[in-house]
Amino acid sequence: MADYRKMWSDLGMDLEKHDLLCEALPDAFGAIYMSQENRPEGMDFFNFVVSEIHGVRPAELIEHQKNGGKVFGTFCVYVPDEIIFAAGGIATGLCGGSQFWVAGGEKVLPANTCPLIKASVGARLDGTCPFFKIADMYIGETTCDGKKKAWEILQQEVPVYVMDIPQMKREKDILAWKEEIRLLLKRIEEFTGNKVTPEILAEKIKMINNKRKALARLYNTRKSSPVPISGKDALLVTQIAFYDDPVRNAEQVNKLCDELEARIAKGEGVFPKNAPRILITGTPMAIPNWKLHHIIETSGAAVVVEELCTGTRYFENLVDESGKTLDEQIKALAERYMKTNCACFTPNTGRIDDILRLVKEYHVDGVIECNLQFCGLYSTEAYLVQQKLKEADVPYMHLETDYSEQDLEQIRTRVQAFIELLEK
Ligand code: BJ8
Repeated sequence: MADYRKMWSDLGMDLEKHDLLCEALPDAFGAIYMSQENRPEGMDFFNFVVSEIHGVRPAELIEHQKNGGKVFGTFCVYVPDEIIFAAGGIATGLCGGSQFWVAGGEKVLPANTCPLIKASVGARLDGTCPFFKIADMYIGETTCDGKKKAWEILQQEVPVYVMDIPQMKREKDILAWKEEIRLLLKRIEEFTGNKVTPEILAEKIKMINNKRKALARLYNTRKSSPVPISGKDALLVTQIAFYDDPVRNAEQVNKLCDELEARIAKGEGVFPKNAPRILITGTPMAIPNWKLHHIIETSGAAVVVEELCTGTRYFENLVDESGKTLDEQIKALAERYMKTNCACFTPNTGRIDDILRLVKEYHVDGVIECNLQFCGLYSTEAYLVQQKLKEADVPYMHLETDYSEQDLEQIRTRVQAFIELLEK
C-alpha cells in the first residue's frame, strides 16, 4: 500500500493499532483469495481496492470534503443512497466485518451484542478505520434494538441521523417510509447546503440503478454451470460496491461480466460441473468477513448466490425512473426500498419466497443459513425458513457464528457433512 500515514494521522486515527490491522489483512486476503485458481482477470481491480482499502477511497472522500462536499456513513440497505448523492454528498457503507474491531465495541456494549454492531462501534471508538473517521454524518435506522442503542453512543462522537423504519409493510407503512425519505432529504439538504432538484435526483436514481443492474448481471452469470466465478469473489465484489464510487463500480463490474459471459460461452468455470451449489442466507457479511464462503469453497462446493444484504437484497428491484416531480421520485424510492425483505419486518414471508425463487433460478442443491451470534431477528426467523424449505424438499443447514476463528474447525466439520449429504 502507498504511504497514507499522514492522512491517517490527520484524521486522528490510532496509528499503532491501525498498523496491526494493516499487517494482518494482506495475509488473510492472500490465504483466502489469492490461493484460488483460475480467477477472472477482472478481479484485479477488486484485489487492488483491497490492497489499498484504507488509502485510495478514503483519499477520494477527503478530496470531496476539501471541495466542500460532505460524506455520509450508512449501515443498512434501506438507507436510500440516491438522496445523499443528489444533495452533492457521498454515501459510504460502514458496517464492520472484522474481529479486529470487536474488542473496541465490547468496551461500551454488552458482550451479547451482535458482532456487526460491536465491530462498527469499535472501529469508530478505537480510531482504526478511516471511513468511520471521515464521515461527517452517520445515517442510522431503527432496524434492530442493538443498532438503535448504538446510535445513541455513536452520537457522542459524530452527528447521527436516524431513519425510522416501519416494522410492517401495509399501505400506511409505505406512506410513513415515504415521509421518512422526505425528512432525510430535508436534513441532508440542510447539512450539505445543497438543494435537491427533480433533475438531479433523476440522474442519481439512474446512477444507483446502473450499479444495481451491473450487480444483477454479475449474479446472473452465477446461474450457469459450471459457475464462472467463485462465491468468494462475487461476495468481495458486492462488499466493495457498498463504498466504492458507484459509477466506477458499475463500470468495473460490467467489465468483469464481459469476461464471465465469455467464459460461459466457452463452458469454462471455476468449480467442476458436479460441485454442489449452495445458497447462503441470513445476516450480512460485511468486509472482510469471508469466513463461511472460504470454508464452503475449500470443502468442495460452490456458493452460487447469497440471499443477504451483501447479496441479492442489495441490488434486486430497481427504482422506477419515470418520476418527474420530487414527490413522484420519493414515492418510487419508498416503494423500491420497501421491497427489501429483512427480518426486522413482521411478517417477513417475502424473504422465504425470495429464497425459494433463488433456489430455482440458481439451480441450488442446498441452503446454508448463517446468522451472526446474538441477532435475535434472523435466528428466530430461521425456524420458519427451515420449515418452508423442508416443505419444499430443499436441504438446509443453520449456523450461528461470529467474526472470530474459534469455531472454524467446528463449522468446517458441519459444512463438510452437509456437502457430503448433497453429493449423495
Ligand atoms: S436490511 S439485515 S443491513 S438491518 S445489526 S439485524 S445482524 S442484530 S444488519 Fe441489517 Fe439492514 Fe436488515 Fe440488512 Fe441482526 Fe446485527 Fe441487528 Fe443486523
